[in-house]
Amino acid sequence: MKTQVGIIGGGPSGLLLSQLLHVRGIETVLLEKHTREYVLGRIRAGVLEHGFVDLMREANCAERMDIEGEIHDGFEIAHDGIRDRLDLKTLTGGDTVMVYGQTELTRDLYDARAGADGIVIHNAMNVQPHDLKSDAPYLTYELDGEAQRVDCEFIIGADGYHGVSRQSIPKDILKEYERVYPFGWLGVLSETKPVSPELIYAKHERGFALCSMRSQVLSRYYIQVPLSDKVEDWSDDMFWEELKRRLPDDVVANLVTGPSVEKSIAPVRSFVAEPMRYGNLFLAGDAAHIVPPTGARGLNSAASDIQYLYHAFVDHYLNNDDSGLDGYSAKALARVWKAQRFSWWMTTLLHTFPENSGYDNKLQATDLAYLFSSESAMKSMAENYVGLPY
Ligand code: RFL
Ligand code: PHB
Repeated sequence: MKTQVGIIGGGPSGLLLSQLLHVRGIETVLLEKHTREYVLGRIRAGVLEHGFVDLMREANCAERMDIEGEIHDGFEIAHDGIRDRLDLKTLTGGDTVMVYGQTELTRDLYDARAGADGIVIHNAMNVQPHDLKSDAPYLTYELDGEAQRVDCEFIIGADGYHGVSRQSIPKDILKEYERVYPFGWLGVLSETKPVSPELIYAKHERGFALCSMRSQVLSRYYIQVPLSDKVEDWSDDMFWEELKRRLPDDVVANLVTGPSVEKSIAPVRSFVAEPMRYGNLFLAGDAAHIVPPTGARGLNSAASDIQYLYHAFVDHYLNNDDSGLDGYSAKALARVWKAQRFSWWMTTLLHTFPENSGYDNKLQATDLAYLFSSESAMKSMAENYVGLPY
């Protein structure tokens, strides 16, 4: 098989790029190691920045999102028994976020690729990129035990944190930056009405909590747990009891609990790999960077990589201009690091750090008090949360 752009990974990054390039007449072949059902079974992000929403529209993939997604004008931070609100729309002069689950967005992208007869190959095993420094890179993989090959002009590594792409960049060229936090997020999905119309981030001495949602009948809640905890340690009842302890009384009064339909622990970690280009291999999304979920930046940072790559390939194929491809790594990383900074800051602001001194805790409380006493500080938080310009 032969294509223009070979894509490794059928998560949101790979699918969105494949669909956007298709709209502009550029061919892709996408290789995904798992089944579609497996990919759609992973419950992950829920908040999309407005730039991502625009990109889904540009990909002709926003019909269901525009009907079922919820526009959120703000969110709340609960602390010390009270709730403060960040009015995103007013503070940014009109920008908002969209609440629409990664699962639904990925389903829409799969449907769009299938509707356009796009080549998406599931169960592609042992995918390997080759000859990345040449003008004729290629991919090999196995399907049903048979060896296969795709000749490409470019290869995109959109295969997530554990993928093969990043590992194919020589060790002396790739530099990795990492911070691991001493806690994770225990998440529960339940078929219950959300406790509040907007997201509530909660700072509490017992640990951070978050009340989020996927729709008016599907809620997503998280609590900070020690890294050593296992999902099996937490019954549904224990989860709800602990969540209640971390929320203000008026919120608890409205909380509807129910059986969990999904429960998992996500590690909280920061990671960046540089550069994001090696020869004709371009990394995108979680393959190159991970953030703690606190600022809702993970999926949104993936989308910004795709936005840059999309325009770079359009310029390469349709305008004979390689400046976008040549500048991709530096441009993407500049925005990635800003998302890292914001995610680190919001994580530090709201979590309980076991090793913190009394002094550290005073500073943390003051950071929060300053935030809600200063219009400039709230504006800064809001502009980061809705997404910095591409
Ligand atoms: P993905 O979604 O990991 O997709 C990569 C795909 O590549 C496939 N793959 C391979 N295919 C072929 N050959 C190989 N060798 C392969 N190796 C891997 C995988 O099967 C997979 O389908 O990366 P992508 O597309 O870059 O998308 C990134 C987002 O998924 C990620 O940033 C967010 O989900 C992060 N994240 C969150 N982000 C937010 O913005 N808000 C959130 O609330 C939020 N919650 C989360 C999250 C990530 C979580 N993880 C990683 C466990 C919650 C969790 C639990
Ligand atoms: C979610 O709904 O899963 C979610 C929302 C906001 C975050 C993290 C996760 O910051």
